[in-house]
Amino acid sequence: MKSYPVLSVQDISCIGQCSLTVALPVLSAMGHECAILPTSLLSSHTAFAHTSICQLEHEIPHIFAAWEKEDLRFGGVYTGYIGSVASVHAVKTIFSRFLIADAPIIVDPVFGDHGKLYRNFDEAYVESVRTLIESADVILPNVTEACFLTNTPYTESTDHETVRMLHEKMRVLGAKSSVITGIHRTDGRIAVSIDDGLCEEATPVLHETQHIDRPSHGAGDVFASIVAGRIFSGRPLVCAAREAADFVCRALKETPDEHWYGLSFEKLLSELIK
Ligand code: PXL
Repeated sequence: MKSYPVLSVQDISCIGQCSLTVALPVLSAMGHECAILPTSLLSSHTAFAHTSICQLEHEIPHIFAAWEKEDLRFGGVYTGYIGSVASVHAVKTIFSRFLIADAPIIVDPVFGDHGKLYRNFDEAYVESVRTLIESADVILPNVTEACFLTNTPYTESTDHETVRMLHEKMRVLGAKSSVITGIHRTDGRIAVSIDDGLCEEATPVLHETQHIDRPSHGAGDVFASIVAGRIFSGRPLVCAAREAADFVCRALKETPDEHWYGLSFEKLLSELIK
């Protein structure tokens, strides 16, 4: 049977262990041929004090035109930090023109954390990402992103009822399945909550891990890449999200204290090869 590459659509941050520099090694380790569509080029991710940004949105129509002529198709797509409203709209063209039937669509909204939007983003950007939800098979917001997407006030600790309500509101927005990450539990642990639309009776499922108290830039990208990789291999969402959360916890433990800007996931990649 012909196999198709999967496509990851995100920025390239030259340094920062995020976006495509995470998705490529992780998806490759998981056995996928990973094609990329870089939506912007940054000197580093935006948690660095000084960051240059070049939006690549003007190049995307040329890439699409060439792909069209080559009659290219992808077996799945995973989107992360996209960077501009125009590029988010271009992503919809991928969904409609460049995927084989039943190709999984995984959307990680990536626009904020700790109750705030990342630098350079505003409500118009959030609104554009909101329009991707109904096409997605799985969306992977952190608590902040889930709150922005659903117009829910953000609170630092999120109780069970609030999490259930966030999943519910995302279903109203068209989400088939959602995983909410970075849920701080009252006992100090951290959790992800999984609402699997293909498995109605058991959801949402909460999966807790030890909270490693250190900067966790890029943790969401490692998490989302692993979930996407397992979904592309046909694994159930709950298993994929549990494995991804456990991996992130181990990678956080591996990361030296002075390494503030990303996760040292590289030495653990061999665990994903199975
Ligand atoms: O890890 C998420 C991410 C990805 N890409 C860029 C970012 C961030 C988070 O700050 O700035 C450019």
